[in-house]
Order: sequence, then C-alpha cells, then structure tokens
Amino acid sequence: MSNPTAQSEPSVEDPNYVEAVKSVESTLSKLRGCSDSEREQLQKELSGLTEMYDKVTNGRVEIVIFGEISTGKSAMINALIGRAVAEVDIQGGWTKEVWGTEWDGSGYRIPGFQSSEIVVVDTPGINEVGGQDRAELAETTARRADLILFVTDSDLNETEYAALVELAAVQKPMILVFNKCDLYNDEDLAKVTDLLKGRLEGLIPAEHFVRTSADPREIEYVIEKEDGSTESEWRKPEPDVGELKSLILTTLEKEGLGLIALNAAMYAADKSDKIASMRIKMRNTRADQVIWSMAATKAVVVAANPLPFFDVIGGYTIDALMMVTLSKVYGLEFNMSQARGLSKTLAAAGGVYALGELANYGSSLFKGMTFGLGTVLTMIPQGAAAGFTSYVIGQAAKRYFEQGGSWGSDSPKSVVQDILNSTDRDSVVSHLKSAISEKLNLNRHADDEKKGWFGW
Ligand SMILES: Nc1nc2c(ncn2[C@@H]2O[C@H](COP(=O)(O)OP(=O)(O)OP(=O)(O)O)[C@@H](O)[C@H]2O)c(=O)[nH]1
Ligand SMILES: [Mg+2]
Repeated sequence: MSNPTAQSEPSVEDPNYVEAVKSVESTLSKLRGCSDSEREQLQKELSGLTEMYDKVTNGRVEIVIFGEISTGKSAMINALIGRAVAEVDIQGGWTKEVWGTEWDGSGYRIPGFQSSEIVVVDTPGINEVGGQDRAELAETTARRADLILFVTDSDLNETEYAALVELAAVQKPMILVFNKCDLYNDEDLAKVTDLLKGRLEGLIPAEHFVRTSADPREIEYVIEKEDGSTESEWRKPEPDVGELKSLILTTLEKEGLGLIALNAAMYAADKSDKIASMRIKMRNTRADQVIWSMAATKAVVVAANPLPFFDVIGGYTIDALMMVTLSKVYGLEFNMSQARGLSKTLAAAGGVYALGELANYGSSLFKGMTFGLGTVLTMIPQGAAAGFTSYVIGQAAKRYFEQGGSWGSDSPKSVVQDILNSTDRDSVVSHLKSAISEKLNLNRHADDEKKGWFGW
C-alpha cells in the first residue's frame, strides 16, 4: 500500500481543498486500521482511495467520455488532444474497456498547483455493456470523473436518455456533445439541435450543449488551376471541436480546484460509509458464526453429558471460550478470566428467562417426547436449552463488543431481555436439535423426531 504522507504535500491553501485531502487521508487510515481479512475484502476500496489520493494531491482532473457505440467518442479524444492516440473504427463496439490518456497540450493548470494534468477517459459504448453492468460501469467511472462529456450523433434513443439521467444523478458537470455535425444539412442540424436541447432540460444547463465534428468525412474540394481548368480532390477537413475545447477549459478555469476537492470529499465520504458498513456486516457475520458453532457445541456436549455438574462447569467454559473468540472478532482481547466474568454476568442477567425457557421446554417435552422404542429422552431438551442459553448470552455479548466493550446506557439484563424478545426461539431451538441429533447420530429416528420434538 502506498503511504500518502510519503508523497509531496500539495501547496494549495483553499480550505475546501485542504478539508478534502484530509477526508481522503482519514478514510485511508480507517482502512489501515482494519484487520488483515477485512482489508482483503476491501481491496477495491483501498486501491480506489489510493488513486483518489494521488489524483487530488497531484491536481489531476479527469474528463470522462460517455455515449453510444460509434458516436465518435474515441475520435473526440484524438481531436481534442490533436494526435491519434485513440483507436477509431467504423465498426461499432471498438473500444472495449475504460482507458485514459493525458491531454498534455491543453495548457491548463489548476490555480495553486505548480503543475496539474488533465486525463481524458474513453469508455466502451453504453449499449455495448448491458443492463446492470452498464449502470455499474457508468456509476463507478462517473464517480471518479470531474467533468463528463456525453457524445451523441443524433437525437437520443431510450438507452442514451436513460444513461444521461443516470449520469446526471451523479451530480457532476456534464456537457452534451452533438458530434458528426458534418453529416447533416442545415435544416436537419437545426432540427436535431432543438430536439437535443429539449432532452437536456432539467438535466444539464442549456449552455452545456455543443456541436462538433471530431472526424469529418472527406469532402470534394474543387481546385482552380492557373490555366483556368479545374481539378477535384477529396480531402478530410480539420476536426471541428473548438467550441467544445473552450467550454471544457472555461468550466475547468471556473471550477477546477473546487471540482477535484468536491469530488475527492464525496468519494471519501462514500467509501468511508461503505467501509464502516462492510466492517459491521463482516464482523456481524463472523460473530454469528462463532455464536452458532459454540451454542451447538454446548448443546451437543450437554446432551451427551446430562450430568448437572458438567452442565454448569463445562457449560461456563464453553461460554467463556465463546466470549474470548467474540472479543477477538471485534478487535478486543479478552482473557479467559475476563470472559468467565462476562459469561457469569450474562447468565445471571438472563437466569430468570433462561431457566423459565428450560422449564417450558422440559414440561411440554415430557408430555409427548418419545424416542425409538418409547424411551423418554431428556438429553435433547437439556442440550437444546443449554445451547439456547449460550446463543442468547452470545448475542448479548455481541452487543457489548459492538460498542467497544461497554453496555452504553443499557444494562446486561435489558439487553438479554431485548434479545429474548427479538429471537425466533423455535427456529434457534430446532437448529440446535438438528445439531445434537446429527452429532449424536440420531438421524435414523428422524420420523420420530418430527412427531415428538417439533410439536413443542
Ligand atoms: N462523419 C463523421 N464521422 C465521424 C465523426 N466522428 C467520428 N466519426 C466516425 O465514426 C466512426 C466511429 O468513431 P469512433 O471514434 O471509433 O467511435 P466510438 O464512439 O469511439 O465507438 P466505440 O468505441 O465503438 O464505442 C469512425 O468511422 C469515425 O471516423 C465525425 O465528426 N464525423
Ligand atoms: Mg471508441
């Protein structure tokens, strides 16, 4: 991972800019604080943020070109830059992936930077990638963009209009470019212009509409010779992108620094939320796995050893191990004696409820609970009740660890009560019963099981 502090600090004093750089830095350091496995999952966020840091500190402005296939997006890059850097082809779907090139002769420099660069980003045609993929590509590419050029060569079709709306929602400055104007006669040109201006209403300001001919078709020039005779010659006119070029440069002149600052701050905020919620989700999933497997272990162990002393002694040990493992999931390091303390607190807080549950299970169970040849089995309900207790105190401990090892304004008792209220007891218990019967190899009596156990 690159270290932002190792790079040269930007010299720009603008408070919004300084704030934006700080927000990218702090999101990056949040990522560094994640565990190795969390960081692995957040690879994409990490590389995106590192790139964004690089972009904002180097004053790099990104102009992204969108549009249908064959509208002249790649030709537009060549025309703007003044060199053939992009591959242009009559065959639609030529550009297959997003790529960028530096616009070195633009003459633009963000005020306050000793040097800055403009990168023009080419994208595949929006109808080249379908549905969800298109929306995703547009979204991720547009999020990084400082300025968007939307290129069309006629009135917009439905796909183009939908993409234009999606892009406008990203809230970046956008220019609608009507390209291939050389192919239209004056009347049609005026007609399509009116149609397009109508389409952009409410999405893009009217002055953000320009007409271009990025790669005009050859035309016949008639050359008059000295002797009065004429000769015709087919030549390609120069590209006509002057109006677009000056609109880009004035937009950047006016808003360049603000754009990259706003962009970086928005990007960092988005990633920061994403990191926080992914982290919570990942920890939550891992914690639930720990709770389930420990609760099932306890259920099986108690079912296999239905002696009162084991229930208490062995049970506490399993619960304490669960607490130690859970504390690690949340980046806290509980030792066994702290863990035992927490298990006891929670068992005591939940005692009334847990015992009540056990009594309920027991009494209803004894009524109809037969197994195989009519033997009354107490091991299953005892095991399931013990596992259920572990499940509940595990969930309570999860809340405690989620808050960095604190009950906050709650008490252990109210948390346990809350968990009991919100837990689907039947489903937890039936899970635990399945674990017991699987581990103790009781599946051959599955039919009896259904009749007796599920009728609680
Ligand atoms: N007449 C005319 N043809 C143009 C103009 N701009 C581009 N073209 C032609 O349109 C065709 C497609 O141009 P590209 O630049 O490859 O179009 P693209 O949008 O990048 O296409 P994909 O990469 O396939 O999505 C090529 O044959 C270009 O020569 C223009 O202003 N006028
Ligand atoms: Mg292309």
